[in-house]
Amino acid sequence: MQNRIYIKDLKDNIGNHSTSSGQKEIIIAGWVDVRRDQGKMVFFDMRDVTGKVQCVALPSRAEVIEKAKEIRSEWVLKITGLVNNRPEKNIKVGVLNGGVELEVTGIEVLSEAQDLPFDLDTEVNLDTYLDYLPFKLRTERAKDIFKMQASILDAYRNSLQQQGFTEFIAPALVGGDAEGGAAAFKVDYFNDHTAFLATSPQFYKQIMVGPFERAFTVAKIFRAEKSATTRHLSEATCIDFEMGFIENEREPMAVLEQVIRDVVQIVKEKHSDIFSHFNTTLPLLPNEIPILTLKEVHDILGVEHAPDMDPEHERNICEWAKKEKGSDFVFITRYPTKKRAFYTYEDPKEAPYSRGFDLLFRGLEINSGAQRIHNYDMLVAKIKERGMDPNKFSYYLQAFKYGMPPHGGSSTGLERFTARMLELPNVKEATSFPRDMTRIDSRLSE
Ligand code: AMO
Repeated sequence: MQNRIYIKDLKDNIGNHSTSSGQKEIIIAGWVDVRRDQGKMVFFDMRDVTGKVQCVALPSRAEVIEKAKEIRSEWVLKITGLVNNRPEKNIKVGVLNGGVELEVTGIEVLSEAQDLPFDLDTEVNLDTYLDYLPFKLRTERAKDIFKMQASILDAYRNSLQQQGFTEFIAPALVGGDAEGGAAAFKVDYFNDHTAFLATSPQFYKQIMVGPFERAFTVAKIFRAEKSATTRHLSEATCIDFEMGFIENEREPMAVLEQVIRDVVQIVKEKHSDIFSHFNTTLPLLPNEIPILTLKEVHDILGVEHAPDMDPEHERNICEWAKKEKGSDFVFITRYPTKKRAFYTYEDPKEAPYSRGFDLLFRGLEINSGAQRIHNYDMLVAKIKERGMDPNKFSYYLQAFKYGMPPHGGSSTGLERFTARMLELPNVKEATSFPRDMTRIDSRLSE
């Protein structure tokens, strides 16, 4: 739109463009937030991507006031007006445009809105929120969440690029399940073939160690697990990296730790306002993220040794790390090999524990990684040991057949990372269009 000014820039246009014929008109465009009629005047707030401003229609402009009386919340308008200082007593300190208002000289309706189900800012339960997501995504809260997510993703990417990783695109349609255990969605493929939606870009990132040594991808993963929890999605976004020539899992852990540092630094610089809107703080990140073995976790929590952690243990060990180590992040290592994916490396001296690791953040696992098996024969043997058919993995195995260095990597769930950054109770709020067992946009009928 020609000559449109963003609402955040209005304060730079206060009466200072006066010409001999008077002030210069400016143009804004956006949505009507709320309308308030006061005596013969009509006040309404206009909202665009940059902020809000109060507009005032004066009775002296007959055409304007008639139109202003028609408009409703969420109508889309193009407004011409004059930017005025507010009267002293009406100034709102510390609020965008708290000191100015727009005297409306013209209203063009670009689009009308039907009656709203509820006001935009009405608090509703999660299901109703998701039912009305195309509307509710316009709230400040949702915009904050996805601004934060965009910054996390950008900072994550930049950090990996800085650390020498090359980005590639992983496929979403695959021939089988890369995790050899995670439930996969089936897809009807050509000529009566069955394909699957990728549960992980795992095989492809490992193959990419061949050409690039250090590779990463931002991938959609699809999981058909029947899990209706606050941390499971059927479709999630993962940032996966893989690196060659490592000696052990500590090297990918160090890369990940650097990524976390870079992400926290960026959100600190860009989003202190968002942290305060959500009543939370920047994550605590000491000089070194604490590393605990699974056994140590169970000892600290005073619970029985077990092959895995349950959600309550994840929350409790994070509380401990925060209190004792001043860290909102904690690495857990030395899970039993049999509990990890088949490609996870186990050093014979460390058996039966693997070189896999998880990263927990504010009570939740946000990342999983490992050193991998790089020897062809060992990998084939492992596939067989797990009761799977190596022929089904021949494409992936080609990379190993033709020489693969020791390597490892990890995968972070972007939605989980974002949710914990803002301490959102449900990962679905950190997903722009969440899919779960009962919903693909709309609720699925029973
Ligand atoms: P894993 O299965 O642990 O590991 O997945 C990695 C990370 O992805 C996120 N995630 C999910 N987020 C929301 N809903 C889900 N259903 C879901 N499933 C996974 C989590 C998790 O930590 N190939 C390995 C990674 C590796 O070893 O590099 C893997 O897929 O944040």
